[in-house]
This record gives sequence, structure tokens and C-alpha cells, in this order.
Amino acid sequence: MSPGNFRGNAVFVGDRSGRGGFASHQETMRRLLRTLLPFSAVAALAIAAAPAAAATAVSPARGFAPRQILVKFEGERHGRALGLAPGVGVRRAAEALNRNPRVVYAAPNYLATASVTPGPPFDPDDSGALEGAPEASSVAGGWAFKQWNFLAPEGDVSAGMPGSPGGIDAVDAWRNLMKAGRPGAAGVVVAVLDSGIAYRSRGPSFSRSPDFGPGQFVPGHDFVDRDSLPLDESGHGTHVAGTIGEKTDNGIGLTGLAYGAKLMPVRVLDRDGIGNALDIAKGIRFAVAHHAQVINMSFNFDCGNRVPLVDEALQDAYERGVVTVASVGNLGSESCVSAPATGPRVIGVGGTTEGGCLGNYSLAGTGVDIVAPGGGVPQSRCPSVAARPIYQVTLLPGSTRDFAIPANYVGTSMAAAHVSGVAAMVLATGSVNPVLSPAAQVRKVARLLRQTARDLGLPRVQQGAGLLDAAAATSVFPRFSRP
Ligand SMILES: [Ca+2]
Ligand SMILES: [Ca+2]
Repeated sequence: MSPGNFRGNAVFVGDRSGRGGFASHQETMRRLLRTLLPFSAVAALAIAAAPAAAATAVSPARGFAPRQILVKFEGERHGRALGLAPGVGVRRAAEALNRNPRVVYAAPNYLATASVTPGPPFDPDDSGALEGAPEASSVAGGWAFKQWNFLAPEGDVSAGMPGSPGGIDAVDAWRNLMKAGRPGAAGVVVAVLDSGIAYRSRGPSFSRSPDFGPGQFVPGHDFVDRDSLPLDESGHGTHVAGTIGEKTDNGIGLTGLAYGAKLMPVRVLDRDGIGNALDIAKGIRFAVAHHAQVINMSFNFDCGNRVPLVDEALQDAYERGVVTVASVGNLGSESCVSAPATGPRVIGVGGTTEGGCLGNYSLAGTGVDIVAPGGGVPQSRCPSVAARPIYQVTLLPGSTRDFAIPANYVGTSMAAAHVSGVAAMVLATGSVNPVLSPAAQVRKVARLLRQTARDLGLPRVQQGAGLLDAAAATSVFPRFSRP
């Protein structure tokens, strides 16, 4: 999909119209930055004008991998990939195999695409800066003027912290985690199944994000290039990873929800944001085998495509106690809530806006369990026109070594990352009894997220249980000892 399509333009227009109301905030931010942010920190982020065509744009190519079929025969534990001879149609081969009574299923190796809605790539403002000095702990850092999604709805006047009607109150959640002795969800492992993460530097062409540290990662894998270096070539994965756990309280850039958690980069999407069912199923199994406790999946298959191989991997993840979270998909790139959000026990996440309304891109259906900030233009009945995107530090479009805080990341991709981050925080609070079976622990986390969500007064198919509330989800007692 090109950045000039309907949703891209809608995001662009909405973003600009949303700015009017934030002029004063931005002025304050600029003033704050002058005092808080050293020039070198800004330079390190290499914020520069970017070309109009964003590398984050999702390719229009859809469908399935050629000459391959995913099939499971009776008596087998999991399905597998079978090669097809040239000239054999994938769909016809699947139909023929499905007529065989010994075949449990046969399906094309469907492609999934990143669930971000592309828009204009450049954010003209300076970065936020989190308080790095102890004396600044009672002052809101510059981050708070960008990351509306992490603010409390009412703000905190005594602390000088602004509020935002669409915020999930990460501020109080961070406090709750410190009280629990697990700051930033320390000790939890979150797998990010995506386009990779800019998690380390390599040679002259790949750089680690200036807002990630080497200690924030556990080893991952690259199922696209089949190597052990899941480096991001798109920026989507680094953005998603940023929402989950961008380095926080380090004086530069922005913040992340579970900034104390370890991130596991699992690359299943290529530089165009496209992956296939086989690689995604392998990625899920890798994350489970390497003790991830949460798996984030910010991508979707086409509406109605069944992906049994992925569903099997998700079912195993559930039985092994791994919380799985997925975007429900965006109107335009998909037409209904689709896999993997519809998979077994997956928490399906829709997207909300700065004004606390449903995003005009967020798909409705029974697969919507909860909603979280995805930014962008709200549905028409929203009382607020605020339409800013989700800001994180990520790769400049087209680069694997230069970073920026772009203004074109909008969608249920971003929303899912919020739920994964808060799921990690919930696990860290110790409110899930470790005596429960692994599957019961997964159900408990999902239930806690739903029960503490804020009702937006929308139909259930649109909002699920409501808007994610990080503070409420992490203030639940009783607490059990460290899992
Ligand atoms: Ca690689
Ligand atoms: Ca930071």
C-alpha cells in the first residue's frame, strides 16, 4: 500500500488537524527541551527530513508463498511444509489434499502483513527527554509531551504531569512496579515477533537504537534470513519493541512500558513488513522454547485465511503458560478481525486515539478482547479531533543505522504492543499465582487486563472489555512470590 492511499492521507490530515490543540504543549516542550536535553542527545537521534515514501509502508503484495503447502496428516503432532512441483497450483493442491480423509488440514502458506497504517514519515518536533537527573524526578520530562498514550486520563497536577483522555496511565503503573520491587517488569521476557529490532550494531550498516541498551535483550532468531541476527530492516519491529520496553530514565529519546523486561527479537517479517505462516509458526515455537513469557504479534493474515500451523503453535504457547497478544488488523489492509488475533487464547487488540475514541482503522468483531492506543484519526462520533500517532524512537525510513521519532506509526500494531508491555508488567507484580497451571496463569493475565480496562461505552465488538489501564492492571492484590 502506498503512503498516498486513503488511510495514509487520513492519518496525515488528522495529524495536522490534531496539532492545533497541542500548540501550547509543544511550546512548553520546546522550552523544556532547551533546558533538559543537551544538543548531543538530539544529534545522536539523527532527526532529519525523510523522504515522502516511508519504508514502513506495507506492500500491496498479498497471498501465499509459491510452491508450498502446509499440511498435517492424521497421527502427526504438528503440520509441516511440503514443496509442490512447478505447475501444481497451491489452492488446487490444498483442495485435493483436503479431500483425503488422512489429511487433518492442508492450507497455503499464507502471508501476514504488519498492522501499521502508513502516513507521512517525518515528525518535525524534537524528541522528548526523560528526567536523567535525580533533582528532576518531580518534573515531567519532555517525553510526556509526545507520549500522550502513557499519561493518566486526569494527569497529576501536583507532579506537574499532564493528562490525556486516551492515556493508559503508565506513570502510575511504573510506580506500582517499583513498589513491587520489579521496576519496569524486571525479570520478564517478551518476544517481539516482527521485522526484527535494532538491538545491536553490526559493521558499518546496522546500528543499535540510541534508546536501547545491550542489556535489554536476550538472544533471538531471524526466520526470514535464517540466521541468528534478527536485525530490523523496516523500523516497524523497533517501534513496537520501543512501546514495550524502550530504555527509560536515560535522559534521551522516549520511554517504554516494561523497560526493565528483556526483549527477544524474533524476525518473521521482511523489510516490507510481510511474513508467512511457516516462519511465524516457527517464531512462536522458538519464543516458547526459549522461555518468553509474552509474545507480541503486530501483524495480520488476510481476512478469513485459516492458518492451522500458526494456531497449533499458539495452542502450545497457551498450554506452556505463554501470553500471546496480537493486533486485530486495520481497515483497509484487512477487512475483518483476522489471524493470529483470532487464534486460540490470543488477546486480540483494537486501536484507540488520543481523545480516547476508537481509531477509524480499528476492525470490529468477536476477536476484539481489549483496545489500547494506536493513535490516528478517531471514528466520526468522537468528541475529540486529537489524532496524533504513537511516538517511539525507531529507524529512519530506508535506513538500518539512522534513527528518528517518526509521526507515521498508527494502527493496531501499536495497540498490541501496549497490551504486551502491560501483560509483562502484570506478570512482574506477582498477582498471578504460580501454583496455577500454566494455562490458568495465561487466562488469569487476560482476565486481569479485561477486568481492569476502562469502559469507553462502545459496542463489545469494537472495544472488547474497554481501554487498557496499566495502572489498574498492576495494582491488583494479593501478590504472590516471584514466578
Ligand atoms: Ca539477519
Ligand atoms: Ca529513553
